[in-house]
Amino acid sequence: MNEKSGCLSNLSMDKKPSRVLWQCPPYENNMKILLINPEVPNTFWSLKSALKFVSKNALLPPLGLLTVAAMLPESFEKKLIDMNTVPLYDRDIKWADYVFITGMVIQKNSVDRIIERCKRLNVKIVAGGPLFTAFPEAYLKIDHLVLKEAEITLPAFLRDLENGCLESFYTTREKPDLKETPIPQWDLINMKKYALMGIQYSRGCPFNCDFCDITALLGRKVRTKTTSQIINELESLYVRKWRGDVFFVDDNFIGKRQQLKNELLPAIISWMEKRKHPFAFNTQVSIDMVDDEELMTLMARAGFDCVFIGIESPNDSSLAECNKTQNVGRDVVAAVKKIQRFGMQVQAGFIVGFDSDKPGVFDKLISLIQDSGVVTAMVGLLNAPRGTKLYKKLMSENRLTNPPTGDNMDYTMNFIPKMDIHQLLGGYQKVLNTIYSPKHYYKRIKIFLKNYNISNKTRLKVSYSNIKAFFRSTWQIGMIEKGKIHYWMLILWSLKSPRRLTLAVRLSIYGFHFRKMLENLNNQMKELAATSSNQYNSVDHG
Ligand code: B12
Ligand code: SF4
Repeated sequence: MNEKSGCLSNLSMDKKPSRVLWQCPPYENNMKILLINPEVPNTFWSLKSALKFVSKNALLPPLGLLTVAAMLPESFEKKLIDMNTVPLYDRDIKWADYVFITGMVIQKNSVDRIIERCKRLNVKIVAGGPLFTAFPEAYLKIDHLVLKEAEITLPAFLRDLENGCLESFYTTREKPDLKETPIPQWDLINMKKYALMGIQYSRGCPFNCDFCDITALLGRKVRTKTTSQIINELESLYVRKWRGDVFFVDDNFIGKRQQLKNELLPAIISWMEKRKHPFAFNTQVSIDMVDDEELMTLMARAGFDCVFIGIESPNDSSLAECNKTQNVGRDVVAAVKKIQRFGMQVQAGFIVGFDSDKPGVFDKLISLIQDSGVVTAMVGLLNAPRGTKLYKKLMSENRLTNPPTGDNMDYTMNFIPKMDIHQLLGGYQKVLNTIYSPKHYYKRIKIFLKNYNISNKTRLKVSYSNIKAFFRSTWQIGMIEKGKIHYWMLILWSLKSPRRLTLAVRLSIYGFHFRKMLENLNNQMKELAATSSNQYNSVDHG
């Protein structure tokens, strides 16, 4: 620490910033900051082929960058380039005094290219977000790594910037209170390019699943914004004329149930009534939500029509192995159906590759997904992110191989599984090919729609964009794609209700994306199989 200049410098693990502060001292110099969200490849959640039907470029805006932007001094000039919606030109980089870059592991190729360009153009880089927090050692060439949650580390960086004594590394062991986190700076994006807007109520999750890095990243103690912060954020979207879907990006929205039931949800219900239901909400929850009918009723009344749940495995032994205690011993099909009846669609994540998985797991998983009517089913191969309990266990067993690619659906694993790798990959491929096949996929939509309570008035208003999407789908899916008969049967069956039809079309479009993605994956698999030196061989013989 440079005492003379008053620099916080190199905020070490133990040094605490004196207070959380982004109301930074007034800056004499006007800085130009270019915030960049790198490109994401086409994956399950990019929904790239589906977004074309509704003329959108990306699913969600980069909420982390928008939040960071709002923490910068007002006197700074800011521009944001989300490379998933607009190209990045050299002139944008040259304009900036600093480039602020965010990223997930899956964006690393695009990140590398941006770093190269900034270096070539001699513009300094400040990097933060999950990629850099997880792998700081891979990014030592970046001028300033501002890691973990910016509510703590960014004020330290800004103070050093003002005092002219910037360090290369800012991190902390503390977890900030979210009560002062500002509203994301929406004016930096063009909302029309996105399918959903994001909003964050809480960080952290009370559970401790051993493959999940959320608790390592954000902790088990759930920290929340206040009810008035959330209402102000909703209002900020409303006044910017956003209408439609809003995703609460919390990892487990129900981490503080009493607070939700007593404060937040009643406030959202009355705000939504006052504003005539402009939004439909979706979020991520743990499956124990199903035990709390009062909570589900309030969520549905507030306008939540979809939740994502980590179901993970049909095997109790695999669930116990990964410490997913809240799922063990549950009748998952009954739980999913109950949530659907309360008015919320269930999207879910599933994993294969646990040590306890036996070859029968693949058929069991297919049945579970089909019977429950989980249309948007994301099935991935188990991977061990750095910092997780699973990672430590596998390291002690000497089973870790390559670093994770950041995509758990690209047929890669970063450890040696117990099941024979060819059997595992073959079984995994069978699951994907089955559940996304037109026959199974459309059957699932019907199972879901039959059980789903679609009555809530906040849901799915038929808009111009829905109508356009419908006509595009009739051509692309109803005329060109294989399996069109299943599509038409679903459409005919859904004609009775406009809401049902809207959902059927939306889910058909998602299915189109999943099949496109699967086609690419299957081609990748063929290429890998043809290459004798592929990583599976090295895993297999490792
Ligand atoms: C919303 C979300 C998404 C959205 C898109 C997000 C987007 N456009 O940015 C969707 C659903 C599309 C998505 C998809 C995926 N996601 Co995601 N996602 C999230 C989630 C739940 C919330 C992110 C968010 O908005 N947080 C709110 C903001 C305010 O927080 P933040 O972004 O972390 O930003 C803070 C700090 O990190 C920091 N910061 C961030 N950027 C910067 C930049 C600078 C310069 C500075 C100084 C600081 C800074 O300051 C912010 C304020 O404290 C996170 C988990 C989480 N709780 O963060 C996972 C998470 C980011 N996703 C993850 C993954 C793995 C994926 C997928 C690869 C999953 C998959 N297998 O398909 C896909 C791939 C993306 C794709 N192809 O589109 C991982 C990333 C792990 C990693 N180390 O890279 C996370 C951390 C979840 C996890 N642990 O599993 N995701
Ligand atoms: S419930 Fe979800 S967010 Fe929480 S620890 Fe488990 S996998 Fe992670």
